Amino acid sequence: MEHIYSRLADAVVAMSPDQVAQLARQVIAEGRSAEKAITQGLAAGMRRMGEKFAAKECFVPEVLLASKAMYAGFDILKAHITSEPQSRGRVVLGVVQGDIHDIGKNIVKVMAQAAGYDVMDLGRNVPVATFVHAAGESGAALVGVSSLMTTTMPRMGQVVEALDKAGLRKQVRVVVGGAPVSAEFSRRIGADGYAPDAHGAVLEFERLIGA
Ligand code: B1M
Repeated sequence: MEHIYSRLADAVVAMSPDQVAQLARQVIAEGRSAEKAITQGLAAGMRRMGEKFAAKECFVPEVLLASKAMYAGFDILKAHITSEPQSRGRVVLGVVQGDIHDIGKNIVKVMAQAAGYDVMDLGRNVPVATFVHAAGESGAALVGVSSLMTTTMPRMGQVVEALDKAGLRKQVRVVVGGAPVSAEFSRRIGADGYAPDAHGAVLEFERLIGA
């Protein structure tokens, strides 16, 4: 029988909140990993929807219905991911100004919280100055910046520069991510790290600010 995580991904692509919720409850009842159900099930399903959209096999309303189905599972699973008891450091997280794509950022947030990071979520469409202010005021060790569009990616470089100008670059590491972002781009803008997915983001946080 097909693995339950693949069935979760299929249910997201089928835009069925009921099926997704039922499978998410089954994951919990069977004592399986909620983290894997999110990354290998829900996020994988949304990624497939993104590919279908790019190939013009579906349109915006279908993508939004799929994300609604994804959140039906996310709401059930996120309460069951094993959190570390102690904070491993504060992370400021947000999507750059001009960009409202926040599904991936929300997955990164939950994964980071599950790994024990204290996440200050700035949301989406976040001005550069807000990242800098939040990092300075909160004493965060790391700023995570997400962008899903080639048109808004340059703002990630602006966040790095603004942190530098504010004298915060020595104490604050920067990790970037989002579908159009690459390791090469992250190096070019002077970021400290890059990850292609939520699991990788947490590994980058661990590498840069430790356990
Ligand atoms: Co739009 N959109 N969209 N969209 N959308 C894209 C991004 C696009 C590639 C579609 C396309 O044309 N092929 C395109 C961008 C083109 C470009 O790059 N220039 C696009 C466009 C153009 C637009 C609009 C401008 C459309 C319009 O109005 N004309 C508009 C933008 C408005 C704005 O932002 N100002 C728009 C609107 C929308 C919706 C509102 C309909 C909806 C967003 C809903 C929401 O997020 N609340 C939407 C969606 C859903 C998509 C696609 C189809 C799917 C994105 C998604 O959620 N993926 C997308 C097409 C695609 O990606 N192929 C598209 C699933 C998610 C789990 O993956 O976000 O990649 P992702 O996150 C991953 C990793 O990237 C990584 O981990 C996550 C989990 O594994 N990651 C990080 C993310 N952030 C990270 C941070 C890290 C580390 C890893 O460290 C800090």
